Amino acid sequence: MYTLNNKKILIAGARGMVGSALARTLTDQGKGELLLPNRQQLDLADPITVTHWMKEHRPDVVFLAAAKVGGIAANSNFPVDFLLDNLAIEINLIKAAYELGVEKLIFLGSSCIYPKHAEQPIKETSLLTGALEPTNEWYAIAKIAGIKLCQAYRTQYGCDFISAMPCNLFGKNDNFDLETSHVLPALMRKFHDAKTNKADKVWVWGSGTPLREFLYVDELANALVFVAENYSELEHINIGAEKEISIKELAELIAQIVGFKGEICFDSSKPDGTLRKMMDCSKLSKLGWRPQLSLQAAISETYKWYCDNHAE
Ligand code: GFB
Repeated sequence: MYTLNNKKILIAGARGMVGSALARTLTDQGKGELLLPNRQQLDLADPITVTHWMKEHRPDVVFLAAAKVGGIAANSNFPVDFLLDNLAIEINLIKAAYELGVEKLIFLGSSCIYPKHAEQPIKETSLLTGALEPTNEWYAIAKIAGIKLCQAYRTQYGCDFISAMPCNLFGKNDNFDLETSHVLPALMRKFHDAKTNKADKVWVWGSGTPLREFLYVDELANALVFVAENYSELEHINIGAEKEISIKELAELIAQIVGFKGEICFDSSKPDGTLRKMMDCSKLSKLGWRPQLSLQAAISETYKWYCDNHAE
């Protein structure tokens, strides 16, 4: 058991969806002193800046929640950015964390690190047992490299660096841009706009049949604090919602929450991506953490936030 109490905690990516949720959770729980630099204060892609910043601020704990992220289209359209930006962030920060004696580092990946045809639900041991889903292999390779870098530092130098793999996430401060976002915020915005503009149809990408597991980002933040304090092993750990839903059912649920009553159509010219990526989270549940909130309640909270912060 490691405690975050009274520690200096750097959240890399503090302005993003995951980082901002982590900052709220750590503040609510009264844990440590938070360091929340923005991109101007700490450019994670620049190794010299990262080393200088770390020397000046000397965090005890690092949550590596900074990443170039995006949905299925962004992943396919910007392979260099997804590979290079993520590798640079990971290498610079993990190396500096070792050099400056960081006590605990929590690296964040994604369920897309697993093989496209991994046995379901996907156990941590499925990593590197098969070929990746082509629509997100660039991002996945960068995240696998991050896991391996943490393992390498643990193996060679005994560093307490761990990796956590969440399923698909959503919540406050998500990206609602229709070209680059993930499915949940994209559908929320599409249904909201259709309702506002009195449109009778909304187009959903793909066939609607792929299954996804969605976790509310506030729940993820809670789980990350839990694993930071209760987990210290070489192998990464899955963090999921323990439930899956088809894209069609998700669209119907969001339409109902938003209040869109028109037709939901499927655009089969758009990719489905992987058909299923349900994670096995028994390792985490055995340690004592499980998600609490229903998908419906979490989407409703997110929609309220969207209306207060984005919607016209
Ligand atoms: O969320 P999403 O973009 O990413 O798409 P992935 C999930 C599913 O929703 C796909 C469908 O089958 C999409 O075709 N979908 C339906 C839509 N309508 C829409 C829409 O309007 N926008 C979007 N974006 N999708 C990502 C990876 O995969 O998952 C990342 O690309 C990361 O690397 C992330 O791992 C968690 O679940 O397919």
